[in-house]
Amino acid sequence: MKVIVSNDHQGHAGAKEMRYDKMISMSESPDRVDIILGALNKSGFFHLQEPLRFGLNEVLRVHDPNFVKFLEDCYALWKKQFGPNGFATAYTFGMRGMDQKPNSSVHSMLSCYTFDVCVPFVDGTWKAIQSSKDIALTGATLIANGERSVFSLCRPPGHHASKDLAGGYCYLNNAAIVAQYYLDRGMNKVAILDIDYHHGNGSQTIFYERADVLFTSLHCRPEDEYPFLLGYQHETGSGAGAGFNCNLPMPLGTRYAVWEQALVFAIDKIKKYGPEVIIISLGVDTFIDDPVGGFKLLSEDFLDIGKKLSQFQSPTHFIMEGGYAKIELGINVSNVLSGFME
Ligand code: SP5
Ligand code: ZN
Repeated sequence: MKVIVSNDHQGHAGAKEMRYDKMISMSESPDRVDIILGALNKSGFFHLQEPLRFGLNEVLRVHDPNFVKFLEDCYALWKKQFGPNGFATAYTFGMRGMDQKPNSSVHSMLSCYTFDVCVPFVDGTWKAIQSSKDIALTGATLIANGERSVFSLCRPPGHHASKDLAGGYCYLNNAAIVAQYYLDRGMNKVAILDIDYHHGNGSQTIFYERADVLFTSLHCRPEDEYPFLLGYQHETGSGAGAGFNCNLPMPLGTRYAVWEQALVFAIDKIKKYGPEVIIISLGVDTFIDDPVGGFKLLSEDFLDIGKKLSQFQSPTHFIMEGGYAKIELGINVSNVLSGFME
């Protein structure tokens, strides 16, 4: 299987995040990519490839131009006020009763274009964001040219980002950008299957009123987990998109025996839809020892997940999302892909 990966994410590093009442080092760190590559290199089944460079046209098909401009300019504006070495983050958010349009200050931009305290900006952030979407789009060109499966090792991840909001370590929504790319290249039906521990609120929102992208997500239920305000089972799509959004929320502490049944249900739903490509938002933060997640999947379970994901008739595009267990992250990702190829 071809793996698209780049070093251009490495400068997106060094910020802190809030974990309830503490400031901790970002769980979404550059060594995640090295750990995954280390495990993939051991198996010998994978061929690494650098991404091609794309501009912003493909991005602007799903994201707001002012939002994208903000992602590009944010840290430079912040640095003018605070100097180098820190990181930009929001202090307030554009809530009910407040303006939703930013003014000239970077603070107002952060308030309007981010929805939580898990999307810091440093010097290398914009470069990393661009390379992450290039990695996703390069994978899509390979699939469009006949490849049966590809792994886009994206960093930063994307599934929490919507049209004009960044959050949850996500800036641009890589899965949504490639879904739209496939449609623009002539496909009519695309499915996104999101198996990250967290609900893919950004992906859901982007396609909520559309029937050309079926979004299905397995995740920890909003009563127990971030993003807390979306991901309920009753969210099934609206307008033309009614019936094309499928959430399978599960409680904190869920084990594979239960998670597996949700996966079987999701795969069946996608097969009935009959997409021309399946995009897997691949998060392995469902692992028992993940420091961010609260499910109890074991490393061997990821082999079985990969095997189950190999039943689709159409090509399968894996896009990296979350997964933060420093030791097992590599083997867990490698198990999904190996199980898929067997
Ligand atoms: C892509 C991705 O996986 N983003 C996740 C962002 C989650 N950030 C908020 C984490 C909420 C804190 N949960 C702590 C649980 C400790 N076991
Ligand atoms: Zn996650």
